[in-house]
Amino acid sequence: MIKVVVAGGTPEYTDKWRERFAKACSSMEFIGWDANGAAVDADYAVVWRPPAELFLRERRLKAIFNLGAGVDSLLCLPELPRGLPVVRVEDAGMARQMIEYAVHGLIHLTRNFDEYAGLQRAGQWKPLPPVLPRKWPVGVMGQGVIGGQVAQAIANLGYPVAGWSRSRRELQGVQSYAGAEELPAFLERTRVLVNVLPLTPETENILNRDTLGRLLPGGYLINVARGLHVVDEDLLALIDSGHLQGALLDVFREEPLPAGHPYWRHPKIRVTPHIAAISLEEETVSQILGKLEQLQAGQAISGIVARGNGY
Ligand code: NDP
Ligand code: OXD
Repeated sequence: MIKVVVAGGTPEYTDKWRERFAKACSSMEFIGWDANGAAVDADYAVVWRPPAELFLRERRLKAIFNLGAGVDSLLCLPELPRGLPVVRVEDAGMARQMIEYAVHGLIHLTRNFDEYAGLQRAGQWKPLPPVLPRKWPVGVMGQGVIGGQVAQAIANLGYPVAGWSRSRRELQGVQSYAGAEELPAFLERTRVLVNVLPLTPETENILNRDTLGRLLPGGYLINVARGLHVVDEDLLALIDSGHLQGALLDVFREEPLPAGHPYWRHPKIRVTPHIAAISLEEETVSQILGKLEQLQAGQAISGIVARGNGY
């Protein structure tokens, strides 16, 4: 029988996913990672931020399935064998959640909901001028499985939208920018920047004084990708100088965001605890099981990470 080891997070987290897989598939054996146990000779692993020892102990693995879209916390492990295929989750309900999150952040900003909250506190009835989407050009960094859908959903609301990716992507209603050489032009036409990039050596610290400083005056950042994309001091300085009017941040260099971090109490920064899109159990389990079966049948699968590109 095919053996699949499930590893990562807390023992409860591992257990929850192991049970889900076992319930959905009786033709494979799903074994929860035991930090003090022996090798189980697993054929595959299903992981989220797994312990490095997994790769030292389980030597027969044919592929690793990551329980999320971002593989940064996996690829950074030196113990991960070089040639071992890593498969990431493709969408599985996350794009819809990410669209909701980005659209919420955008509309909250452009429709003046913070200001209306202040007016309510002051007991004032004061309609503000209507929003003109053309004054709010949106730029989405990352045009992959999730970023592409976010860009198109925002374009469908009537906002001018551009997308930036490594290779050129032609999505309906979205102006395409590609590669490092087109990044300045992409930023300089953008007022609301939505970051949906993977974290790689090329994208770490990509949101810094220079890049964020290129956004149109009154710019705003929505970061749903990874905290290591942002140079925190630069973001804070640009907000405090008034060049940016604020940020909605879901991800942080250190998670949970440490107590006392300036983001917690900054009046122009909104913080959420890495919930922009959560791997949905049913969709994720059925996607991974489908791919496991395809691999067992010798078929090609999608979602294999290009290790050289880092995503
Ligand atoms: P994909 O791999 O499908 O898409 C990645 C996109 O980023 C592609 O368009 C790719 O370009 C582009 N890209 C990668 N490197 C560069 C670069 N150096 N310069 C320009 N563009 C680049 O990823 P997903 O859409 O599935 O997910 C994106 C990220 O979202 C994840 O890696 C994860 O970090 C984050 N995430 C966060 C969640 C949360 O809850 N906060 C939940 C889920 C995901 P190209 O098209 O040319 O390949
Ligand atoms: C992911 C995440 O990468 O949840 O899937 O951050």
